[in-house]
Amino acid sequence: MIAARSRVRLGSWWLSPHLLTMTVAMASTACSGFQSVLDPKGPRAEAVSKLHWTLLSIATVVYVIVIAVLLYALWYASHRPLPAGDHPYRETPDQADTMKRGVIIAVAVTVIVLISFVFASVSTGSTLGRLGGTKPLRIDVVGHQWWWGVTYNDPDPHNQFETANEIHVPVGRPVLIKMTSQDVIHSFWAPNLSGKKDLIPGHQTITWFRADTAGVYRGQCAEFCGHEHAKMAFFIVAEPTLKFESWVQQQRGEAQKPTDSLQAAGERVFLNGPCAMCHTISGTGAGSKFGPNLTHLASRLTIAAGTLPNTTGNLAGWILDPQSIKPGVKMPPNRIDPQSLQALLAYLENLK
Ligand code: HEC
Ligand SMILES: [Cu+2]
Repeated sequence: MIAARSRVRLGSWWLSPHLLTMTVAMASTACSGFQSVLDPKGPRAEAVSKLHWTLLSIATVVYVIVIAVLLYALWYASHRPLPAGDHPYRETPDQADTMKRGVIIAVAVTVIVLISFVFASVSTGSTLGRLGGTKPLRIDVVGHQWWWGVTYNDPDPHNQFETANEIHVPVGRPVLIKMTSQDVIHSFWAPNLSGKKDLIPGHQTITWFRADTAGVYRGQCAEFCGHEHAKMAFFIVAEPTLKFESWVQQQRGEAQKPTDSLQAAGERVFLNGPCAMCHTISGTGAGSKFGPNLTHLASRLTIAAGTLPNTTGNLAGWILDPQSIKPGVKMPPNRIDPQSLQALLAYLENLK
């Protein structure tokens, strides 16, 4: 309302209150909230954030000095005494000397500032490279258009398990992630915890982070990877060790068996329909790795890579017409009669 009625007098369009509001909103979301570079929750993000503030404050001082000198020069040029006659203006040899000295000092200061930037940046790089702690939790992440496959490794294959788009980690323990991609280049980025790292097809990359505060941190693919790049998010859930361990126990188990006839009917819909060609539900005949592993689907916060909260309504909408939610997504629409859909939903929602 206010934005529509008035504009700041100074005139130009970019000063309209609307844009000011937007800028302030953007600046404040950048400074807080659950996906932010400026709200570090672990040593890696802290190092990046510290570097950011160091460079920004030095650059700000340089900027202010340069602008002040420029304004002084403009003012001086219009106020200096005019030369006699119609000779062009010439500085005296003394003035020329002063100016030369000024330029030399400015160049020297610039070089010193730039070199110190290089040092700050290299030392941040080496902090980032050192694993912050021992006995890291080891996780494999595989990028797909447009979701994240997550495997928790264990020397005992029975203890290994898979999930999607949600990474649970214990607070305070470093997490070492081996990454690759199934199709195109993606980039793993959870700004509160760590900088970006690319996932490259046919090649393995490694990153690590440590979450020092419990919380749910949003991450996002940071390398344009096609139509639904923007809807390729993930969540890192950092929780106290005991809570994490009980999550692991639950994820290791096979899928819940149907507990009533409706759920049993839903399992049949799943196994006899196209779903089983693309998804795994452990302990059933469905073992395809084309789409996300659904063994413990109901325990997840969101579906479709952070696109929708994991609710019955969203699940139904997704199963019937994923293309209207994520156009171009690699899951086809499904024609399912209402009874079968109810049964399927009852079955899937039991997959805790
Ligand atoms: C042709 C392969 C294919 C078929 C068939 C298929 N899906 Fe999917 N499904 C996918 C892919 C790929 C995704 C990941 C989409 C994304 O997030 O970009 C997905 C995502 C999902 C998700 C969200 C999972 C999550 O954690 O984000 C659910 C639930 C799901 N499918 C259920 C089903 C059901 C139920 C059926 C059968 C009625 C089915 N799918 C049939 C490929 C398929
Ligand atoms: Cu992407």
